[in-house]
Amino acid sequence: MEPPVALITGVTGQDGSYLCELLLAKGYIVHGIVRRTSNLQRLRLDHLRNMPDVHGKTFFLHYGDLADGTTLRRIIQKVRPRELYHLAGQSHVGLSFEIPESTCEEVAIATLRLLEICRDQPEPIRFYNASTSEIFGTATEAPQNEMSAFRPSSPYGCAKAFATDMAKVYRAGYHLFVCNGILYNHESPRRSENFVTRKISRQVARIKLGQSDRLVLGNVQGRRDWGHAQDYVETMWLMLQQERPDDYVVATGKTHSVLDFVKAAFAVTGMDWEKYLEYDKSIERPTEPVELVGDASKIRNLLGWKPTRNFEDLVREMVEFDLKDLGG
Ligand code: GDR
Repeated sequence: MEPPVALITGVTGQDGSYLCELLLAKGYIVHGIVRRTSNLQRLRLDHLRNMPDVHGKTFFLHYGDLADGTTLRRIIQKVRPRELYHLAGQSHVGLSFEIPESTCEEVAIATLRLLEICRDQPEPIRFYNASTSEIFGTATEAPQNEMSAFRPSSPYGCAKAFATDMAKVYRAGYHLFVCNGILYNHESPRRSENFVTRKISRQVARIKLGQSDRLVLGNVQGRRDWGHAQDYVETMWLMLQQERPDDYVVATGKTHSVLDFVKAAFAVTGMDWEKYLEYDKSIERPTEPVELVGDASKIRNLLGWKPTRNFEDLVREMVEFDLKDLGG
């Protein structure tokens, strides 16, 4: 039997790299789309690119851009994926207030572009759309589930709400196999420092190693439902293996504040957080969700998924990784 073929947009990111490993371990041929940049670093994929029996054998990279429909179409026609995991796009909520138009182009319109290309393919493609808890924004109910109203509170959230709705329209209207994974925050040592958890773990490690003496953050009262990215990418695959396409909330159901994360990270190193934490108003966002917490009963009950790591495990793993990484 031919191995299944998957195509991943956003393959160089945290989720893309974990998903790539998962699919390769399951025997897939994996193709990834990468943007051409002057910087050729693909740190999260280097280990795979350095494996001669993997790179160019079961794992391939293609240059493409979400704005370039002709190239996307050509790659999809050439690769003929059974499964397409659409993970790419500007994913920083705070930054989306600075660059709203390009965020909407990349997040909303590019998803529509891919759905249109898939609609034209002779063989059906199973499509995973990376949705997010940010579509619930200023939710009036907690926890949120698949039926909760969309109330986005950022340009990023608005663009994701559009993409999520569009995915539903293509599923209902054209019978495309499209799933929205409504994922809450998910972190790991592969997270970039633009996001608060990695900024904290890395800075705490620097302070411990004597390379810095403060941690400067914006609002630390916001609460998030934080899980581990490696647990979450498994749900992407699971959703596409079902008989029927559907939408699923993926969350732990527990929230912690940014300050809780700070305290837990300093605790790993035995340092007193109060000596180092500083506030910078300029990091605050114009508006933001106060508390987002997900009810993942559907995916737990129907697909049998559950997270394997808790908040404390996650914080410890990230800080210990950064201590090792920065300490040489
Ligand atoms: P979020 O993640 O916006 O929830 O989106 P992020 O880690 O950026 O922010 C979490 C909370 O921390 C506060 N905060 C700071 N955030 C950053 N990045 N940097 C800081 O210095 C800082 N100080 C305080 C924020 O205001 C916020 O309250 C993430 C992304 O991965 C999205 O792409 C994804 O869709 C959602 O999670 C689910």
